[in-house]
Amino acid sequence: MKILVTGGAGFIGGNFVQYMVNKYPEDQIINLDALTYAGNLETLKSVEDKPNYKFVKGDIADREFIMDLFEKERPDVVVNFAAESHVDRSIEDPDIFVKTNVLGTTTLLDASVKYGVKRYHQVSTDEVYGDLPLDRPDLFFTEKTPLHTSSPYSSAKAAADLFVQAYHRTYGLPTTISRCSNNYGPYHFPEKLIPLIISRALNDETIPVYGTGENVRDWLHVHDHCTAIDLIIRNGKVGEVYNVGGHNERTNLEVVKTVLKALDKPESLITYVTDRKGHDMRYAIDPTKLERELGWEPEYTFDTGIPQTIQWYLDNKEWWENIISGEYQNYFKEMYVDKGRAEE
Ligand code: NAD
Ligand code: TDX
Repeated sequence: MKILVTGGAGFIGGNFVQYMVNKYPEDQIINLDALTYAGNLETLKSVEDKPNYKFVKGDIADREFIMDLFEKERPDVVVNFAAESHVDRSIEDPDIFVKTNVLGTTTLLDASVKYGVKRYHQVSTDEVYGDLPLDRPDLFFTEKTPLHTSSPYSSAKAAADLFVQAYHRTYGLPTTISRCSNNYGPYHFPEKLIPLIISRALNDETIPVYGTGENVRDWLHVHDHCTAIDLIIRNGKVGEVYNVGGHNERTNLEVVKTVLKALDKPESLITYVTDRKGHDMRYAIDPTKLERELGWEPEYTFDTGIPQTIQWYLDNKEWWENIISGEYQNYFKEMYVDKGRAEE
């Protein structure tokens, strides 16, 4: 089987490529990535010389390039991770989110129809369901929850999901969609909450907590997201949506305190800063369908995944220090220092 993975130089795509290359030596894995600020080939070092792995640099929204690639490679399966993924960036500059997340997806869908792809899998997010109130812990997102987005990021992801479903119904493209909760784990870019806490705490820098820190996220180790997608592309029912999550809800403040404690750093590093605009209150996934229909079970809980992740950041300082010493410094200045969220 030939599997085209897009966005495989990013956090989740990079973990997925490594997982698939090692687990299925008989399959060919092609990693297509534009190498934006979030793409990093250092993440793929362990597989770059494997015979069943190939990297191609390119933009999923570049129609001519995508059609040529499909003509040449004729993939059996497409797994689309490529996206602009950071909510804060989408608030500052929505355009690129529309281009990559929506137009990039429709370009891949067109190529998949034209070249008879046997399975197109869209990696979506729980953010397409909007948020849940803090005072209703009995409520969870199911696959039937209406789409109700808050940010330009989640709106672009929801638009992409609707196109995927339209291409299934209108053109008969065999599609599946997964909607996962917040991921954490190795190779997570340090603009996102958990790696930001780890990298800043290790340097004894302040930890910016948006608003009151009461917002709840449902955390899943990236390994468990990879096993879910693997199951869905092999055994998932065409045309279906599968929610992915492991019931690991934590407030942001709980997450920050857990990581600080594990690193033996003081809570005095916590700094409350201006809230994110339109900040979603609570995400919580009901993964029953995936568990019942496909037998998926997560390997990690938050309590086992966090120490593993912290250890990875301690053992792989070079990976993240290279990032925070480069272009990321400009980002941090614009998004945190200039907005009064952190000191220079
Ligand atoms: P990421 O930002 O770490 O990686 C995105 C990758 O896509 C990068 O390697 C980047 O270079 C590449 N890319 C961006 N634009 C591209 C383009 N136009 N053409 C080709 N490649 C391009 O993102 P991530 O956190 O790994 O998320 C991957 C996917 O999973 C996204 O679709 C995201 O919406 C979804 N998702 C993420 C989470 C999470 O917690 N991170 C949770 C649920 C779903
Ligand atoms: O400095 C920070 N301080 C802070 O309080 C940052 C970066 C975040 N936060 C808060 C905002 C959120 O409530 O922490 C929470 C998590 O923030 P992010 O790591 O930016 O993730 P989130 O916005 O929840 O989105 C993530 O999960 C769903 C991914 O980035 C998305 O791609 C995915 O779809």
